Formats: sequence, C-alpha cells, structure tokens
Amino acid sequence: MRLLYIDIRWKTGLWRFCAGARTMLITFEGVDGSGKSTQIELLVSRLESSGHRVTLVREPGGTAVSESVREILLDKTHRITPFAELLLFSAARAQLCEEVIGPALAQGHVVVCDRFTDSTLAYQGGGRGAAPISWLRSFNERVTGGLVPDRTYYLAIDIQLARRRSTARLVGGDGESEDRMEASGEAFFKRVAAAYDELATEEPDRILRLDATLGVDAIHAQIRDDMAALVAARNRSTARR
Ligand code: Z5A
Repeated sequence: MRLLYIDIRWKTGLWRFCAGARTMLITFEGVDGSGKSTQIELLVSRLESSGHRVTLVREPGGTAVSESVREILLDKTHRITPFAELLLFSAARAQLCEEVIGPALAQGHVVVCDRFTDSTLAYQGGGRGAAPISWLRSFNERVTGGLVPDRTYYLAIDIQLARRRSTARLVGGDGESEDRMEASGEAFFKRVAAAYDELATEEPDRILRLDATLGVDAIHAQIRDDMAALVAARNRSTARR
C-alpha cells in the first residue's frame, strides 16, 4: 500500500508540490574519472552555504542494502551476467529511492546524486547491451517510481584522459585497485561514452553537457550559474501558484 502511495505521488508530481520550492533532484553523470565527485563536493558546499538543506547520495549505495549490493557489483572475483548486473544496480536504486531520495524530496531537501538512471542507460544499455534503451527507460521508471532528475550534469571527457586520472589516483596510493566495472576494458568505455553523448543530445533540456577537460573552477562556475538559474526559475513558478 505504501509503495503504491509513493508511486502515485511521484507519478502525479505531487511530491514536488508537497516539498516546496527547493525540492530538486540533481544528478551527476560521466565515466569514471570524469570529475563527478570533485564537482559534487563543490556544489554541495555552495548549496549548503546558501541555506539549502542538501541530501547527498551515491549510486550504487546510499542505504545499508544498496551498499551491500554495491560490494557485490564491484567485486572483481564475481562473474555477473549483463542482465543480472542490470537487476542488481536497479535493486540498489529502488531501495535508495524509497528509503532516502523520496523522503528527502518530500522534506524539501535538494537531493544531489552521484549517478542515477542515466548510468544504467549508458553502462548496462550502451556498454553491456543488456537490454534496448527504450525498454530500459520504462524499466527505470518502474524502479524509481517515475522520479526524473530536474538537472543532470554530464561531465564529458575523452576515455583515455579519464583513465589516466583514475590510474593516477590508484597509483597515488589510497590502497585501492581497479574494481569489476573499472576492469571492463576500453571498448566498453567507448560505448558508454557514446551512449552518454546520445542521451545528452536527446534530452538537452535536462542534461547539461560540460567539458570535463576544463579546470575544476571553470566547470564549477558553469554548474553554479546553471543552478542559480534553476533555483530562481523554481522559486518563480512556486510564487505563481
Ligand atoms: N554503474 C553502472 O554501471 N550502472 C549504474 O546504474 C550505476 C553505476 C549507478 C560506480 O563507480 C560504478 O558503477 C561505475 C559505473 C557503474 N563504474 N565504473 N567504471 P564508483 O562510484 O566507484 O566511481 P565512479 O562514479 O565511476 O567515479 P569516481 O571514480 O568516483 O570518479 P569521478 O567522481 O568521476 O572523478 P573524481 O574522483 O572527481 O576525479 C578523478 C581524479 O581526477 C581525481 O584525482 C581528481 O582530483 C581529478 N580531477 C577532477 N576534476 C579534474 C579536472 N577538471 N581537471 C583535472 N583533474 C581533475
């Protein structure tokens, strides 16, 4: 019953109304090493210092169940089939949406998510070919209860440069080694990047493509300005109601 209620609320967009002007779901996308975490940290501190209540989550993860699923997914000793991989990422997301993202939006928080449904389209759709993109889109809708990001920042980068950044970090000595997804090979990541480019072309109103080869501050300035415009537009539309 509760599930059904949440589903209806999200599908009708009522959760936005309940949550007021600040309710926004912001997601970051791009290949590993594109600079998502760096930009998220800057955006979150900016939002918090301007008075927004922010919930920050990552995918897969963000709940006890989803973090356990993450461990399975990234464990290099596992051989996981493409469709099973899709279901595992989606299970982690369903739990996160119901347990954290939905309630945070309902309380008026800005939710910032390190990866969301576009990752599934790009990695499991474009990269693995686990299912057609159109099928994945409607599956994602079921998994999230119809939740769609208000803005997605896509950090576009050449695969080899992203790889060099990630490798430098690994060599840099935080003790981590390549995980199961990172070990998927260059051809896989090229398909993922191509899928991301296509998504950004298909949904220019939602997905903002950013040049991830620019300096950290230059990228942040674009995100900061875009967010300011987004918040102002949201406040205007709430004031009109
Ligand atoms: N996955 C999936 O397949 N399907 C799904 O549905 C979902 C996920 C949700 C999760 O990985 C994996 O799951 C991921 C996709 C898959 N697999 N891969 N491969 P994760 O959570 O462990 O990590 P990640 O999300 O892939 O990203 P990351 O490793 O955290 O990297 P990043 O956040 O994009 O980059 P960063 O840490 O901010 O920066 C990387 C380095 O570059 C670092 O040393 C920075 O200081 C440096 N950096 C950052 N920005 C710049 C600029 N502008 N110039 C120069 N250097 C920079």
